[in-house]
Order: sequence, then C-alpha cells, then structure tokens
Amino acid sequence: TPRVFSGVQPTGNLHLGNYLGAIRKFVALQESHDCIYCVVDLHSITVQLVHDDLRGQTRSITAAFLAAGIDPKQHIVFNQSRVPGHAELAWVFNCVARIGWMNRMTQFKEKAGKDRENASLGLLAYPSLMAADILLYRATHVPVGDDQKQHLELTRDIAAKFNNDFSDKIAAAGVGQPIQMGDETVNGYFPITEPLIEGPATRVMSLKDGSKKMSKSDPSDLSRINLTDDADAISRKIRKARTDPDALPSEVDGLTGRPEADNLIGIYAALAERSKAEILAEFGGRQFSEFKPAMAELAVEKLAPVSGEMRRLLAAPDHIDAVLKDGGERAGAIAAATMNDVKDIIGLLRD
Ligand code: AQP
Repeated sequence: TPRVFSGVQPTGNLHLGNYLGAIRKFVALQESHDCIYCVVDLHSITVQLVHDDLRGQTRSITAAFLAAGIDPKQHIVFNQSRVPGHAELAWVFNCVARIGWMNRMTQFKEKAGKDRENASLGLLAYPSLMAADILLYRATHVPVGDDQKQHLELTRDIAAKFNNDFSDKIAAAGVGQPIQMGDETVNGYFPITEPLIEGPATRVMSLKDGSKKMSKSDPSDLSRINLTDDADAISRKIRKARTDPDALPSEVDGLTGRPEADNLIGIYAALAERSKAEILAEFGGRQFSEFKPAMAELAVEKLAPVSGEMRRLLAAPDHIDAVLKDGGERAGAIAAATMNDVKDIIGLLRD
C-alpha cells in the first residue's frame, strides 16, 4: 500500500484553511492508503521558542484529527517529539541539503522577515526537519495545502541527493529498492515523494484580504474562521468578510480578478463538496448579501460537529494521550528500522 505522511503544527487555533487544505484530505486518504498523521511539535518552536501551553495545543490538534474522522487504530496518530528519529534524520539531511536551498525558501523569507540574522537556525532548517518527518517513514504521498509545495520539492531534492551520493553504499548495505525518478527507475533508499495538492481549497485566503492566505498567525481574528468558532462568530466573520460591490458571476471565468469572491466561492464549494461551477450556477447574479448567510449556514453545519467532538475529547484528555502514546510506539518502530538502515548506509557504527 502507498504510504501517506502529513503533519500539522501545534501553534494556535486551527482554521478553515488547515481543515479544508489538509485535515479533511487526511480523512479521505484513509480508505486507500496506509496513513501516518503527526502533530509536529518540534516545528512549532522554530518561530516562537517559548509557548504558554504547548501540551494543550498538541492535544487540541490531536482532538481535531480524531473529531474530523481519523481512525488512530487503523492508522497512526502521534506527536513528533516522541520519536527521536525525526531529529536524528533531520541532522543527516542538514548535511545533505545546501544552505542555498534553504535560503531560497519563501516561507523562511516570510517568517524571518527583515531581520533575517535574528531568525532561529531551526527556522532556516525547518524544511530539512520536514523532509525527515516524511522520509523517516519512506512515505510516498503527502497531502498538504499549496503553501507547502516548495518544501515538498525540497524533500524530493534531498531524497534524490541522498540516493545519488550514497548509491554505492546503499547497494553495499543491501537496503536499496527500485525508486521511480521521473521516467527512470534507480536503486535508491528514499522514495521521491508525490505531493497531493488538489481540490477547490488548496489555498484558502484571508477573509479580510484576498491576496493573503488564511493563517493562524494573522493578528486579525476576523481574517479566519477557527475550527472552534461558534455559530455566531462564524456568521459574524462571514458577514464582515471583504467583498467587491458586484453581483456573483454565473461562470468560473467571471471570478478572474475578483480574489475575494473567488475565495468565498471556493470555500463554499469545498464545504459543500461540489465544484465552483455548480455553486455559481446556483448563486450567479445574486448579491453577496444573499450568498453570505447561505455560506454561514453551511459552514456552521459542517464545522459544528467537528468542534463539538473536539470539546468532548478535550474535556477528558486521557483518550488523546493514550492515542499519542500508542501512535508514538508504532511510529517509533518504523522509524527505528529506517534509522538503522541510514546508519548502515552512512557508515555509523551501531550494535
Ligand atoms: N490558508 C490555507 N489554505 C489551505 N491549506 C492551508 N494550510 C495552512 N494554511 C492553509 C495547510 O494546513 C496544514 C497545516 O499547516 P501548519 O500548521 O503545519 O503550518 P502553516 O502552513 O504555517 O499554517 P498556518 O495556519 O498558515 O500558520 P502560520 O500562520 O504560522 O503560517 C498544511 O498542510 C498547510 O499547507
């Protein structure tokens, strides 16, 4: 079975972008794939080192996974820091990757801001840890939002360079496997991971600015719908969402140059699990004042069961903790086997 890996950082409230761009896809992939879903707590200290309640945030993301419908028995749910292989393999990848590759990452440039010299070394190396998360399980597919595309390309570059630089060692250690690289099949160790970035909500934009992605770190809470918002908050935020003065177009082409309209229609389509064209066939010609209440009703209908179940799970977090412990043990067994192979390939002495 193809293996899926993906992660979410425990840095603040989950929003509709995280849900539609990532978590809901995680749920769908369970049917056809062997899935590993991780709360990437080590990533969460790259921007802000000290957190008030990192444990609580970690449990909250786990609750969202479970409430959305991820089955932790059939698949694996755990928090990253439980499995030492993530940090260990990231070190190896720090030595595989080149500084220039990291300097080119747009997320680093955005998050480091103007004072780059003062960003943490961890923030620069973030993509290397992300590559380790994925390749520790030799995952073949990674469902993510569009913002992570560049990091996944880097993961592919790291896997390819490792396979290439160590090709003789991989063969000598007897741990190679056929790896598809474009049209070619080579003997390598790490797969060249395929990103799964598809559907109408790969990049949900801010409700206040159609040119910025919806983000946990946006200072304005009105810019995003949080998974834990109640019906009133959801309706208020949608009512206040920025729009242009025109009526909705009847066809998708009519959304060109109207980023806010495009975003709201995309969100509606994703929530309804229908295409943008179908939504516009229904709402074309109508004003936002008619569309917004319908959108709010749909958002509440889809999100309320998830947030209700999250609250229930978080009220007595023993179950969450047990899921993470069990998931950590099962992930740890896969990771340990990979690390043994990697040590053998590199030539690090072990028992
Ligand atoms: N706006 C978005 N639209 C679609 N998908 C999104 N994702 C994030 N924002 C959007 C996807 O959610 C997953 C988890 O993200 P993360 O928490 O690991 O990292 P992030 O991308 O840094 O999330 P945020 O909310 O935007 O936080 P900040 O404000 O820190 O940048 C990923 O698959 C991501 O693609």
